[in-house]
Amino acid sequence: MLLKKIYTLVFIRKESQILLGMKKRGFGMNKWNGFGGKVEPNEQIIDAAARELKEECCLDVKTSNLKNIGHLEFTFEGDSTMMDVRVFATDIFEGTPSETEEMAPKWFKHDQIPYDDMWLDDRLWFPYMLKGKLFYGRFHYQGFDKILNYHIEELESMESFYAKKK
Ligand code: 8DG
Repeated sequence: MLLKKIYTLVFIRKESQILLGMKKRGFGMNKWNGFGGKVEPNEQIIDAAARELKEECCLDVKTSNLKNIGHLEFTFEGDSTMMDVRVFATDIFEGTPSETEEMAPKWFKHDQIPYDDMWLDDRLWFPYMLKGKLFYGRFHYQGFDKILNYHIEELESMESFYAKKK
């Protein structure tokens, strides 16, 4: 039995750029990533997404402007936890990205995404996101530097994906 833990991951878009943050501590340290983290008990997933964005790079978003664009699942050999990551994006936000204790934000052009300093799986699903496609991906890791197997697919709609998953 896998123990599922739910996480959020938020990407801010501006014209042809995407905002990433260099993670300064904890899980995924020294990797560029979107903003997000664990959903707290009794917290709505979408509220957790907006909260983590604010905590990690000081930007404000209305939850009604956050679009669920993908679903990622990560498992690790020898570990009974599944990380269930809900991916959101928006180009409607308030504020200026600022560095916090957790993340140092920076805008990247689509053809300059720093894949070599990101999670290995990101280069496999970022292309879906950058083209505006909805996606589902699952990745089984050995340690943090090797993907043993994976599956990615484009989705028609997130609603029908979650309806089928139930
Ligand atoms: P904490 O440090 O306060 O304990 O944790 P947190 O801020 O609540 O959560 P976290 O451990 O920082 O959350 C992990 C984040 O990393 C979350 O946004 C999901 C995301 N994430 C993974 N795996 C991968 C991956 O392979 N690729 C990408 N792009 N993001 C990932 O957990």
